[in-house]
Amino acid sequence: MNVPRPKAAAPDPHDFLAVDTDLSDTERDIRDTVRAFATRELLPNVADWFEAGTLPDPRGLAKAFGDLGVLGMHLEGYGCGGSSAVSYGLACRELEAVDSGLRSFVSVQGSLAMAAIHKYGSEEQKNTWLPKMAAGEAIGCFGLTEPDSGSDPGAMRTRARKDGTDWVLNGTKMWITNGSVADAAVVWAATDDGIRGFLVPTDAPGFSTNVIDKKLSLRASITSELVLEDVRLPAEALLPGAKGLGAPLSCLNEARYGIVWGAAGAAQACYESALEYALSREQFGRPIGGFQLTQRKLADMVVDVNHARMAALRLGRLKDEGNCHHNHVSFGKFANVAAAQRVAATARGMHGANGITLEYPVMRHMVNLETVATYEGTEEIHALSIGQSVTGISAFR
Ligand code: TGC
Ligand code: FAD
Repeated sequence: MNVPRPKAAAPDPHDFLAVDTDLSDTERDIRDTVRAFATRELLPNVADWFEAGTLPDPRGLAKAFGDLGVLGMHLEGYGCGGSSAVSYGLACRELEAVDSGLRSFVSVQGSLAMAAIHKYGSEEQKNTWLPKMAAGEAIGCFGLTEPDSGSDPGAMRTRARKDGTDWVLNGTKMWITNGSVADAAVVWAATDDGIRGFLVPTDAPGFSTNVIDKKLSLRASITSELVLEDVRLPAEALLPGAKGLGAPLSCLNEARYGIVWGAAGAAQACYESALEYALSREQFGRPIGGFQLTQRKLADMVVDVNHARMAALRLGRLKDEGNCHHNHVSFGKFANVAAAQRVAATARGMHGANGITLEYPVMRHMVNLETVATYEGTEEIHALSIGQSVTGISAFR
């Protein structure tokens, strides 16, 4: 006998495809904890930080993120949280709903610097650095990009040469998030034995940094140049497990995965602001949300935001099963950042003149997303990765 089903509930405008109903209780708790922290501690300040073009108290912020438990939260042992990939992704989503620069802070610490040490470091390096980095008592950065090698990191010029048992490093790294506030820099350098990774204490003689200013994007984030002039390091500074370009690229997969979720958060924040504005702003005697052209924009945003949320969760589930290939991550970074860029640009327009101010988050997100589309592999690089994956033909060179 057919039992009549209860009528389906109308979609929730804030989670149209009910993606978050697929979360476990633990995942939902993590989402809510990070969201509450972000709303209380970050959101009220972020416009000022963005306007100032810096993070005024990076050490305090690191400690606060450490107390929250989001630094290296997906890594096992050594004081790290050992959470699932989905939980880590949700944290990235909630942080980037506030600002991409704040998710970047957490990504660089946990997914790049700590992940490199966790994957490739010696037991001594792990025991020395990971617990204090997880607690936010030490800050790490990740130096791969150089002035003349960005998309093509294999062309790096930074060189490490052996001198007795020591290593001597020379070169310049560019665009390094948290470079000038870091205690330790993971630096990638060419050696006679291929590309190797080094854990460089930033007080080492010959190591210096310059802050990159005049940025029009990711302003609530510190970006620096690293200069290495005859930096002499003991043999123990080498990350013993990291051999070849695949090592830094494997760390990038971790950070790119966080961006997949983060972009969904930035898109959601822009959509929420646009929806609220569309319902409250009146022109021609009615809310602008009542005009057909505005509703089309909202419909496009709902589709982009919900596709992005779904893709992030799918990748997270694949990652937790151990089935997330780096080309899956390229798909997510390519698709979700582009979706977030479309949503942010549309939301900016819907806010009219108000949309160009820091009173509303939309233009801040829009310009931040220019960076997000550039770092961790540009849109073109991920398009080429997807193209290579489906054709078997590499078109990078
Ligand atoms: P290719 O010959 O393809 O690869 C070299 C070796 O690496 C392997 N591989 C990967 N392994 C793990 N994960 C990946 N995603 C991998 N991609 C490739 C590959 O199988 C090979 O292994 P093997 O054993 O055969 O040697 O290398 P290529 O020189 O042709 O370059 C490939 C390309 C273009 C995809 C790669 O270099 C690339 O991804 N370029 C983009 C560079 C980039 O994303 N830089 C990011 C810098 S860090 C940053 O931006 C931090 S911002 C963080 C923040 O603030 O949030
Ligand atoms: P290029 O590689 O010179 O690219 C220029 C243009 O050419 C792009 O449009 C690119 O897509 C295109 N292009 C390049 N190759 C191809 C090709 N084969 N086919 C088609 N088009 C191509 N790096 C770090 O190592 N650590 C960090 O912490 C870090 N933080 C960053 C923070 C910020 C705010 C920014 C903006 C960047 C950061 N980066 C960091 C650097 C970032 O990863 C690089 O900017 C990025 O990889 C692109 O390199 P590039 O800027 O040299 O551009």
